[in-house]
Amino acid sequence: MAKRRVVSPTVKRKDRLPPGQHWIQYPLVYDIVERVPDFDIEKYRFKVWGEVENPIELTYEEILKLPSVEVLADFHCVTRWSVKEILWEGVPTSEIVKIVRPKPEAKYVFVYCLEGYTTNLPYEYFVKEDSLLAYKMFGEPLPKEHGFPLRLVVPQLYAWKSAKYVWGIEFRKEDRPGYWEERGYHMVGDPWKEQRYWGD
Ligand SMILES: Nc1nc2c(c(=O)[nH]1)N[C@H]1C(S)=C(S)[C@@H](COP(=O)(O)O)O[C@H]1N2
Ligand SMILES: [Mo]
Repeated sequence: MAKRRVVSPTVKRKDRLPPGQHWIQYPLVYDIVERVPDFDIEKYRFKVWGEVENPIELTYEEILKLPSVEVLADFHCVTRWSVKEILWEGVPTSEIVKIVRPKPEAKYVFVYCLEGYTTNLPYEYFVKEDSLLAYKMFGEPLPKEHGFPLRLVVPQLYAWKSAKYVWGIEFRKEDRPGYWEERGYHMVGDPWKEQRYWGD
């Protein structure tokens, strides 16, 4: 069966390059730690909880069996580089939402990563048509430095919201700042609104 493919609105916009950005060839690897620890994929569990009807806990194998999508999207880092047309593959966030059934109070999403990184975003960006939990990049298993085993990709926000090494997603009533947000980065982070720092 042909894979379902979504072309992200980030690729189709007339103002495709957001203000203050320039194109580069390939995403630069950015991590808050010097060396990302090795993860035992057998012990890995992906968890979703908070303001949901049906919290879940899945193994990596179970994630690979969920309905999948390919997403072609641009990628915009707040440090002003942008990359065209990255091909991701994974579970659309709409599928996660279908399974866990968030309550109406779920207005924000908080994301937990294996090495301790966190980030937050509004629910409405989490469920955009091009947002996904990616386990492949350009048709290959997600390279370790780009987020193996699982990465939240939210092309319509700056790249720091596209958390690598994700193990947990919490749906919340109230917003809460993640790692960079605690250090002044924007609580939303829309590149076309140049929401780089809180107050922009
Ligand atoms: N877990 C985790 N995810 C992360 C980061 C991080 O330090 N840890 N850095 C973010 C930032 S600032 C950017 S620009 C992108 C970079 O993605 P890349 O390393 O795949 O190029 O990852 C984002 N996701
Ligand atoms: Mo970044």
